[in-house]
Amino acid sequence: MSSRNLGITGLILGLGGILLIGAGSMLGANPANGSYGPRGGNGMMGGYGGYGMMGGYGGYGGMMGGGGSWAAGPTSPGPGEAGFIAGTPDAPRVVQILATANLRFSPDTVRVLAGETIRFEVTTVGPVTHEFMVGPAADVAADKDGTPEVADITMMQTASLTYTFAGSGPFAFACHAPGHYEAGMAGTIVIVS
Ligand SMILES: [Cu+2]
Repeated sequence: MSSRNLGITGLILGLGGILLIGAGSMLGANPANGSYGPRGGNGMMGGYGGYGMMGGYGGYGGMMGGGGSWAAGPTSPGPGEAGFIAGTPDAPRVVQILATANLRFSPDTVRVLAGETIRFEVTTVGPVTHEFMVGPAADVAADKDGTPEVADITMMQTASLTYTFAGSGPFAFACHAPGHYEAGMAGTIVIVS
């Protein structure tokens, strides 16, 4: 019961953090000049500062039932680290990614054990609708038909896409909503063998 209450509190705080990030991203959105990444943009607008003050990280922990799957989370061992559990087709490892209004993914680098199956859970923060494509880097760059993709991820919606990283890559992910990839909305998969 107490953990449920903590979870709800975390959800509320977490949403506050997301809204702050969204606001910072909107204010900071200037993809045309390409002079900063999402963290720089948020930082300049105080988005991350707000996030911290709101207890946003604690909020995420509550919202995600432990927060173990945020790539940057301190409780989530990555490939090659002690305690790491590789994703399999029967039990994919969940990796959460935020798609921001300043046309970036956060995180934009995901480390994956060779052969691992990952379930990406992509959440749009802010009012800009995104897509998420993952696969061989050349196919993703070319927006090739048949490359795994989820589209029309609207504000505060989360879409899931499960993918098995067979072979050595290179692999990548991207958003191919009009203009977004060209503005730099892409990410890198680092294969750990
Ligand atoms: Cu996008």
